[in-house]
Amino acid sequence: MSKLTNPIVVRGVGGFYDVLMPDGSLVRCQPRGKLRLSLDRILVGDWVKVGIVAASQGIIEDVLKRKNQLVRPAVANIDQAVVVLAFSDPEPDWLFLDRLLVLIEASSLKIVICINKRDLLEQPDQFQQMINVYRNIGYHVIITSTVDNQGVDELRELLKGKVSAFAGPSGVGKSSLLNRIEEGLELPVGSISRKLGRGRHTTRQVELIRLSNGGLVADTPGFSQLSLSGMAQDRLHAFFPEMAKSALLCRFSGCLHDKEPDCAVIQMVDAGQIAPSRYQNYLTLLAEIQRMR
Ligand SMILES: Nc1nc2c(ncn2[C@@H]2O[C@H](COP(=O)(O)OP(=O)(O)OP(=O)(O)O)[C@@H](O)[C@H]2O)c(=O)[nH]1
Ligand SMILES: [Mg+2]
Ligand SMILES: [Zn+2]
Repeated sequence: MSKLTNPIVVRGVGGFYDVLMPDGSLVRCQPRGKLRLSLDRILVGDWVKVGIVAASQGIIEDVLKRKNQLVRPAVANIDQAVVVLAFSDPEPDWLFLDRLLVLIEASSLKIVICINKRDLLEQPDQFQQMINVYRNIGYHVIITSTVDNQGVDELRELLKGKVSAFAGPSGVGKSSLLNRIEEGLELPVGSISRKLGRGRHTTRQVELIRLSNGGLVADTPGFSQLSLSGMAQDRLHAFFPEMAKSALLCRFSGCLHDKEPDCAVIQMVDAGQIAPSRYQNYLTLLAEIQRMR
């Protein structure tokens, strides 16, 4: 890790934290009492000040100011999020994808969309239209399989020298992909029989993993519930990149782009410049935010 300048929390272990030091060593740390009492808990990815008390043992004296933070997965100071879906088992849930994209956009992070299990795709062009929807918005979409290693080199390259976090539902293959990316990693992956026990999660906690190409990447537990609580309804459009520009052009100030016939966003939907699926999901999320108010 050439770019590592601060000690960084890589995992929490029952009240202790493993901290990766700038020299590449790991130190198991206890937080100072005042940190234990603070409401703002220590996150994986936090940059910390460490006092060494013994060989490989230390105290976290302080947590440095975060440059960003995600709630799900709970991780701090990342450069990019890799949103992972699967072509099958589980099938893609595009509303869930949009919900996740909105939350990550709200943190102004770079996003890569990875659709895994390409080998399970029955027809080669299945979902191609949806993939194009996201590529046309400008998202980098990569297609992978851990069975034949398609896309794995490309993904590894994208992680090089950056701090990334994988995010996505359980069972899509996040840990499997990391095992392919980094030889010898051997993260636990779900068994074939996981279908029997619905909602089981193989990865239990967030962990930052050091790659030999200098990247750091967080493997995270899958999740399927994601709330937009706290988001302002008139900000939602800003997190749909293809809407953000036309929303500025919209002549109705404070427009929610849901009913005014002259609305610039609705006109772009009608003209086919904004995908109907994305606009529908915008309306669904908008209604959800309004119900929470
Ligand atoms: N056919 C196929 N199966 C895959 C692929 N990638 C992963 N799997 C399988 O999918 C299952 C789940 O993989 P995991 O890597 O544990 O998924 P995960 O996203 O880490 O899941 P959580 O840790 O629960 O969030 C395992 O049985 C893997 O063997 C793939 O590209 N193709
Ligand atoms: Mg996992
Ligand atoms: Zn409008």
